[in-house]
Amino acid sequence: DLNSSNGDNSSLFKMPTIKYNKLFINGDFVDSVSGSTFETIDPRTGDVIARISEGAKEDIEIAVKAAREAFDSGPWPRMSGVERAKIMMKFAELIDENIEELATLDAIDAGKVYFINKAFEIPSAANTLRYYAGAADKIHGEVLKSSGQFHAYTLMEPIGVVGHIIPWNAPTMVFFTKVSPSLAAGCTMVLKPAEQTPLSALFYAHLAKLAGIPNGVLNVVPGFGPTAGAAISSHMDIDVVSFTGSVEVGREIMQAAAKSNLKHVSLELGGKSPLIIFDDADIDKAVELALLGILANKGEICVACSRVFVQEGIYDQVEKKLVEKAKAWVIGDPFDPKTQQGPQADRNQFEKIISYIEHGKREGATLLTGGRRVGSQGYYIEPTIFSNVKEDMLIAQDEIFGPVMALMKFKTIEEAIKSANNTRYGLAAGIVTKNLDIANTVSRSIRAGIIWINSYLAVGSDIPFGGYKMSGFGRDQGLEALHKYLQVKSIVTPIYNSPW
Ligand code: TXE
Repeated sequence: DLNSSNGDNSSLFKMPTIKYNKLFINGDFVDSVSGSTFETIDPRTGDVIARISEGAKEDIEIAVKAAREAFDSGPWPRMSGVERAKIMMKFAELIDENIEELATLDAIDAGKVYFINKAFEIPSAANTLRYYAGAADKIHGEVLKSSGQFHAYTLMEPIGVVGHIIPWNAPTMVFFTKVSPSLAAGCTMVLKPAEQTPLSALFYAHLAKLAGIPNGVLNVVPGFGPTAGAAISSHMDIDVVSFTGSVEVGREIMQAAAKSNLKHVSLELGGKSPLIIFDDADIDKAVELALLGILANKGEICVACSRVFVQEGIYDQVEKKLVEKAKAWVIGDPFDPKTQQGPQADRNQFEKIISYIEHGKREGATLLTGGRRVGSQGYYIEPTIFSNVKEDMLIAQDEIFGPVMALMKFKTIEEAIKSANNTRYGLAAGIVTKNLDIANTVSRSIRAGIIWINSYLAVGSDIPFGGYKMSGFGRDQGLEALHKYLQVKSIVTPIYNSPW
């Protein structure tokens, strides 16, 4: 029971005043054309936090026009990189100054643990802005031919108007992994936050304006996927759509892009990432990484280690410790300093996870711990571990996106590699071993976009992040991400009377 384990939660936070609840288009907060609004819900209680203007096709139309004008004739793409960088640095500073309010918004809207968000996710989002600010004046092409009959060189030009469609699990982090490189590149953009979590995105729009980002460069239009989202992916005047979310919607976005103007597409979709623990591992460290990997952000992380493979020599010890620690994991109100895990982001996600847990039991896996709702209100779920999981079970194949681990035993390195790759996804993987040969061999044999050796969830602005296989394509983070928002122009000119 939540209240008995954590005391009286009602004293732990004050509901903030929601200052920004309208669409942000061309530098102003405006009502939607239809005047419709939708509710954003507090996952701790299921109560309504605020009503938000609901953007739809006609609002996306207006936002894209503003972004197009800002791109075609506004200052942003024409400024020097240093000038853009100064404004981005200011934007980052404003995030730091407002960090408490921002962490509060993500806690009530997405169920994110307040202190963790404040200490890690939000500061690292500000640093992502700073990282790309540092890159803004280092975007350049190459000289290809400087002798002979022709001189040739390339320009790296901003691609144009970007559509960003983002999810609810990391509203701040994903906002900045998308927005920062596209700002640095000199693009203008329309961003649709997830309908579950519009609050911090609107606050960031306000901060962008304060920082001096010109009108029309960053437009934020909350709304639903099939209306506002689809209007972005099928728009004739958006040059690239950058999406993070489900495989199903990723498919729809590619189809819409193909059927409209063949806009570029980048997709960061889900995962079913393996963590492989070898016999020689430091057991305590391995257990710690495994729990962090599946329970951080209540398992709503695309790189969560939802499949944990343990070598037979240490399997029993690892299983015992995992269960002990999972039982002691503190679930509670996101504002309680003791809390390690808050509520799932919304009712749909809560129901999806519970139904996978039920399915796992019916499929014949052994429920070692967890499996139930916590408390009687809100969307809290116990850390859940299944053993005796067969690789073809649904709980070993589908992304659950919750605090649910499938634990499996293996004998040889070859078997571990084969099992780890037995998934349609390929976002991340972890390896725990002290043996360099194993680490080197396995990291090269797993088809995934990021491999963590003796670590897990270690991400950074400079580390490219994205998927193999059905986890999508294109990279967020790193200098790599800039290329999504740039295009190469080759310029060729004859050289007359060359002395060379
Ligand atoms: O995602 P959706 P949902 C996975 C995770 C989760 C599942 C479903 O397994 O349980 O997806 O979550 C917008 N055209 N991930 O249903 O629908 C939508 O409004 C254009 C993994 O919430 O993909 C939101 O802004 N846009 C993941 C965004 O897409 C559309 C993060 C994501 O929502 C649209 C989230 C449409 N037709 C979920 N339909 C990750 N990779 O980290 C919806 N959207």
